[in-house]
Amino acid sequence: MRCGTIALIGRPNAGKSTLLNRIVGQKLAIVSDKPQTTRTRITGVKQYDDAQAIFVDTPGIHKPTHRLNARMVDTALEAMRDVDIVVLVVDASVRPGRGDEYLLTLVKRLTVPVVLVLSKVDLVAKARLLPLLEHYREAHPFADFVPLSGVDGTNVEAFERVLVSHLPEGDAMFPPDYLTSQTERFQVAELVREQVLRLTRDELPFSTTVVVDAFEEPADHGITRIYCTIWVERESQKGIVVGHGGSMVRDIGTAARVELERELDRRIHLDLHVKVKADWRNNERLLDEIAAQNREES
Ligand SMILES: Nc1nc2c(ncn2[C@@H]2O[C@H](COP(=O)(O)OP(=O)(O)OP(=O)(O)O)[C@@H](O)[C@H]2O)c(=O)[nH]1
Ligand SMILES: [Mg+2]
Repeated sequence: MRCGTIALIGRPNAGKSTLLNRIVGQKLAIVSDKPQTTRTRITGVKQYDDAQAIFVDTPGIHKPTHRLNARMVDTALEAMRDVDIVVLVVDASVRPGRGDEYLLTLVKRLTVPVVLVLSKVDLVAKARLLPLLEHYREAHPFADFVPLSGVDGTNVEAFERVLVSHLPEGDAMFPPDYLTSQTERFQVAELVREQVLRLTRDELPFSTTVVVDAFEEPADHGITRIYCTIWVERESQKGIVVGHGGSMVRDIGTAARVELERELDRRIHLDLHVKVKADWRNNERLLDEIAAQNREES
């Protein structure tokens, strides 16, 4: 029996969360086409016949501009330090840049095996893949190299077998049907934020956060009532998120409720408020509050 922890690290938008969801077969992490989607660590456990792997999805590593971002990057760096395997996820559809160089310097300090993933291969012609693999082969003695697609599933099972082969021997840490330590509150806030990310653009995706204010379970099998606040940084942003006559926040709410009902498997009434908190991304107290809401169950 093998068992161990595996961190997925990389630049924002590389496809880490898509890969985690594909591996565990469930939407544990929200995904968007904007960078910096994941803001905290997300754990997903996968049981194999001969192994248990504890995957840790992390925020994309970038140059932080606010306290929020500094915390995000710290979370990723910390995750890298206490796992058995690190997976560096690189988007094969974009040219390597300074951010990728920086990630290479980070993995060079590690003593655990580092596996390189070239993601999004469904977007890339084979001829372009080979030079990229060569580039990384020369850059670092990776334990393995796997080109894959988290969207269409190409090579993902082969990738998992590679990981299992590098896991240390040991007994399972969790029961076989255990999936994640994330709380329902966190899942709710994230699913609402996913719709905000989907429906907004420019600086709004970065300057929005969602807090669950109340979660009322019905006594019988009625409707669960969930009250959330979407925090933005300026009045003008509030205007956009609320939308003309409230149309935008209604669209966010409708789409989020559909997702919530599916993921939580029950009927939901979702109540959304949009509020302004200037510069919340640098507000340590609010960031602590959000972190508390997101804290994994132990
Ligand atoms: N075509 C294609 N798109 C992908 C693939 N993997 C991810 N994407 C897309 O890339 C974008 C970013 O994916 P995420 O999984 O959110 O990336 P991430 O690395 O978790 O990003 P952060 O959380 O911001 O660090 C989304 O639009 C995904 O749909 C892939 O294998 N193929
Ligand atoms: Mg992510």
